[in-house]
Amino acid sequence: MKKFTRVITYGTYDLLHWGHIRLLKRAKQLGDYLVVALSTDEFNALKGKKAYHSYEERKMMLESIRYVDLVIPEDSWDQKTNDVQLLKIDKFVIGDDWEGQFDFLKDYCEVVYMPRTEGISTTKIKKDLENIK
Ligand code: C2G
Repeated sequence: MKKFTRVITYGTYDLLHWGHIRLLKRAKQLGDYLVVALSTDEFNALKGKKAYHSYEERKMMLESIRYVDLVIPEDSWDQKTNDVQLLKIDKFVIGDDWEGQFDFLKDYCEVVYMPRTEGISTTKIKKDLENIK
């Protein structure tokens, strides 16, 4: 009997694009239930980011994606260990731009760094739109 596998990933998910969707799809394929810890506007400030869409707007969009089962707030760098334990997470997944940054979670769950999708990013979208003007 295969164990019910819970997966978690973290991110800002601003200006939702197909690179984000591919990450979420692959993360879901690693288990049965996918939690997304979504960076709050305040946490984005800590990450030096200012999202175009508010937390509520980004949350609503993520909740509409078939691969996503639950969206929770990410408001601190230190919440991952607690999240993994409280939510009984089996796998932590994130893009390989974070390679090695979250290996401390290996004491609690599997840690998977996924290859990023080339050719798309929120930054690229903003830059390309600037050039259209
Ligand atoms: N991503 C991807 N391919 C892209 C762009 C993003 O696979 N072309 C992935 C990132 O690797 C990340 C997720 O999509 O796993 C969300 O990307 P961001 O919103 O940029 O997330 P980030 O700011 O890296 O937040 O505590 C961890 C941080 O909150 C991660």
